[in-house]
Amino acid sequence: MGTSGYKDILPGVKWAVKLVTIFASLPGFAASVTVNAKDPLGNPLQDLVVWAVPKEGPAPSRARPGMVEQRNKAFIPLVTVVQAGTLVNFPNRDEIRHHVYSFSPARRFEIKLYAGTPADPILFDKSGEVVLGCNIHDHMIAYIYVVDSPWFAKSDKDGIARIEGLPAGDYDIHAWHYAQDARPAPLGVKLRADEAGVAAFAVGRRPMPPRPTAK
Ligand SMILES: [Cu+2]
Repeated sequence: MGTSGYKDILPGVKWAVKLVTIFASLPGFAASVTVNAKDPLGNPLQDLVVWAVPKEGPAPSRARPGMVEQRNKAFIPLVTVVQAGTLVNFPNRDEIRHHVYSFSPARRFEIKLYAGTPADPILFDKSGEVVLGCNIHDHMIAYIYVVDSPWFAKSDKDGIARIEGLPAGDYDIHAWHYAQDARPAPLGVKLRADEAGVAAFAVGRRPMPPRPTAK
C-alpha cells in the first residue's frame, strides 16, 4: 500500500520538474542574427568571424576560458573567436614539444618549448587579430580574433554563422576573415524581441593569408 502511494506522488513530481524545465527554456525574448558568408564567387565561406556591437551602450562582459590545442602538428581549431578579457590555454596533445608564439600587436606572447598543458593560460584583453605560430613547425598556423562583444559566431562549412541571445536593439554586425583582402563594412540591424535577423557578407580573399612575422 505504501508503494502505491509513492507511485501516486511520483508522476506529480515529474510533472512539476517538467514545468520548471519549460519555463527555464523560454528564450527570454532574445533575438538572433543568421549570417550568410560567401567568397566573391558566391561559394560558402568558412571561418568568417562575426560579432554584434550594440549601437548604444557597452556590451556586457561574458568572457569564458578558451582553448587552442595542438594535435598532429596542427592548431585546432584554425580560427578561434573570444571576447576581450578571455584566458586561452594552449594544451599540447602531441608527444613532441611545441613552442607557441604570436607577434601580433593585439597580443604578443610566447610559450617556450613545452609538453602537456601550460600552467598559465594567456590573457587576450585587446581586440583584434592574433596570428599564432610554432617556432619548431613553420607550417603550424592559426588565428585568434578578439572582439569587444559577448555576441559572436564563426561560419561553418556552409558559410552559416548564427549569433544568438541578443537583447532587442540596434546593432552593427562586424565581420573578419583571416584571408580577407579588405575588412568588410559592418551591417546595421535593428532587432525586436524574439526576432531572427539576417545579414550577408561577401568577402574577397587574398592569395596568401597572414602568417606570423618577424621570424
Ligand atoms: Cu610545433
